Amino acid sequence: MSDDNNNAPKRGFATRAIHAGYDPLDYHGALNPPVFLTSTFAFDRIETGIERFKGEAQGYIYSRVGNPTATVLETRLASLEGGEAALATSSGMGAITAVVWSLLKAGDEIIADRTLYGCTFALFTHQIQRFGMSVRFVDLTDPANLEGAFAPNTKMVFTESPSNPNMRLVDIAAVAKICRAAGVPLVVDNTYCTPYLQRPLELGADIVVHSMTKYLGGHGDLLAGAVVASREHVDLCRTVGIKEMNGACISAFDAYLVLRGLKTLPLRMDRHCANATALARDIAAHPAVDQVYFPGLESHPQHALAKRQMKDFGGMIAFELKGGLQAGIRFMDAVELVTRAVSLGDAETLVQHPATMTHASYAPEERARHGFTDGLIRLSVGLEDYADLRTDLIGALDRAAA
Ligand code: 4LM
Repeated sequence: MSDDNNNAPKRGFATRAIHAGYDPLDYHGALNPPVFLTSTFAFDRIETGIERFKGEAQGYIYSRVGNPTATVLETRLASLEGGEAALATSSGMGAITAVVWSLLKAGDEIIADRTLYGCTFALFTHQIQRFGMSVRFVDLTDPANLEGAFAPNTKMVFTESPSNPNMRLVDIAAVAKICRAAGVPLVVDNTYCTPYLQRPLELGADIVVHSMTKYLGGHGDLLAGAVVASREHVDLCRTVGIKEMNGACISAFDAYLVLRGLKTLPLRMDRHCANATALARDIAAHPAVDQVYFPGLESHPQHALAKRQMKDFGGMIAFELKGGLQAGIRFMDAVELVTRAVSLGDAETLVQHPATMTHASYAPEERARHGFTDGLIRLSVGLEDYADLRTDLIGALDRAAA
């Protein structure tokens, strides 16, 4: 039942989300993968251990480097993203730093799109400099900006699409083509879309990173991340990025929880997308609202690209009220069903304020330069009944405007 037989016809996405990488008959018929709560693995004799350390024999050594429950998850993720291999990590930041530590050294430069999740921005802007690396921000919404932007020390291009929090889109195929010609790997953070909605590797990107804390886990009960890429890149992230540098390996229990979440990923994403599409229209039609940033709206400047690049428009909405920050604060205090919290991709609809929360690592002038305002509100649309969400959100907008 697992999808590992290369001669088998490739099964559909939903089937692979449930079955890839695991055959119950390998584990006493257990329908769900066992959770291998073990830090270390016994060698039948010392020679076996020596061979495993040299990479000359297959087999587990220590759970920082690999664990059978994590392996099931990694095989499933590689199948869903269309990658050769995957590495599961303890958080999204664990995945991003594993890529940085394994690909770059002192003197190297990252080219990054203008808007990134706050901690990725902080890592690139405030932290890697301490290790002699640097970042240059280029507006990748126009791929032409990347032509000729490479320096001899540019070793990685990094982007999200849609970007957190302001929903700018990057044409991954166009950017990947330019990166390939320059011989520089393109890393795409696919957290907002998941492989159900967008597969950057199939569009030409070299490495995909995820915060699996979000839609892939889907239930707000774990932190996890992933790197999906060629076997060579993944091996490097595992043996250098995780094993010798950040140590951000996933726990077997969290790997199990992500596997459980993945089984319903297509169902959940369809519902997130349907609720968000309907709510984006409702919010945009409200007289208190100034701007709505949602790729499914015809008013979004990259609506055509969204239709081409994404299977559907995702569950994230950002918007600004005419009354600016003060009205935004009144709105966020007025919601009753929606939860005031950071993170995203959960069953519960979450609302938060990027400038003071997820993106507080941007200085005020950086926020303006990187394309989002202090008044921006971010909504992660959940799985509740649309009518209840509409009543709560429109009611809160009415109260914020009063
Ligand atoms: C948030 N985001 O936005 P871990 N990549 C993207 C993300 O949105 C995040 C990470 C990586 C939020 C967290 C509080 C696009 C996180 C980092 O939190 O390390 O799993 O992922 O609300």
